Amino acid sequence: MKNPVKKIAAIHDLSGYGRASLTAIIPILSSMGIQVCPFPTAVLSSHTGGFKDFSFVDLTDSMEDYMNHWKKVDIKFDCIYSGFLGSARQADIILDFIEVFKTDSNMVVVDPVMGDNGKFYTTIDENMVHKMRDLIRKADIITPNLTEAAYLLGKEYTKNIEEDQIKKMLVDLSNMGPEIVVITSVPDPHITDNIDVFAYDKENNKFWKIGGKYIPSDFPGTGDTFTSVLIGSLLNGDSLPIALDRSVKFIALGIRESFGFTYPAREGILLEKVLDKLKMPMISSNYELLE
Ligand code: PXL
Repeated sequence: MKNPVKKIAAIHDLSGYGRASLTAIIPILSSMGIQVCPFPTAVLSSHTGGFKDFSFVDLTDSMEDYMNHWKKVDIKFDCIYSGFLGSARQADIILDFIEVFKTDSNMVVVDPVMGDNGKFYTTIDENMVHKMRDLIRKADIITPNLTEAAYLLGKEYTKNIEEDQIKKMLVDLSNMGPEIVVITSVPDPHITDNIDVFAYDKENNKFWKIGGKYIPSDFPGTGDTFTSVLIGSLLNGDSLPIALDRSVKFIALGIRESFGFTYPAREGILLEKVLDKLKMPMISSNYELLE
């Protein structure tokens, strides 16, 4: 029996303020016609980017019971999507989750949320990198930013990176397991103020690039927004390059909508102003297939 509405298990934190993780993922995927079943890894009063003294409740100890109940209910997910983890041990629980809920037809997406701009987020350390390496082995798709890709590969983070080096990173990451590797937030060394997204599709041996103009702003939560749109688009039947294009365009739209207002960037993009755009058809696209 097929789900009348596609279902996704979203294994992320709930951050009460700041439009990151579940507070971005749920409205985006719901707007795209997909049912989100949240599996919270931690509850925070806000995300950790730009806020101090936030409260943090790690839910590691409740995750097995939570999962066992879903097992009894026999839920069939079309996608399993993990992101920010409350502890490194949660990676083992998610591996068990994948073992139970993975089927031949659903997809496992791991966004190895660990840091940005060459640094770890406040609650993340080297131990998380080791566990994330184990977790990505079981993923079909991973969506690290350039910082997280460097951590996973044990490489030094550098902003000055040529296309050949990015291709090598994509292939090296895919050799760790995933069929599709997407690396976001890659500065273009030849076009000032461009930030690109690259992807590698191992089965079809294709590399994709989606270029974007950088707008000087640093809104947290855009990684969660990006991956949610990508997943929604794929579940709705788009090809990989179109899904990537749609995600890049939506982020750019969200940033442009927000940038003209004066408010703290830590509150995230003004998602509520652009959610309805997710229902619009794509009328132009600018992805490139690389040699
Ligand atoms: O957007 C990634 C993310 C998710 N969850 C929490 C975070 C962040 C990034 O800062 O702090 C709690």
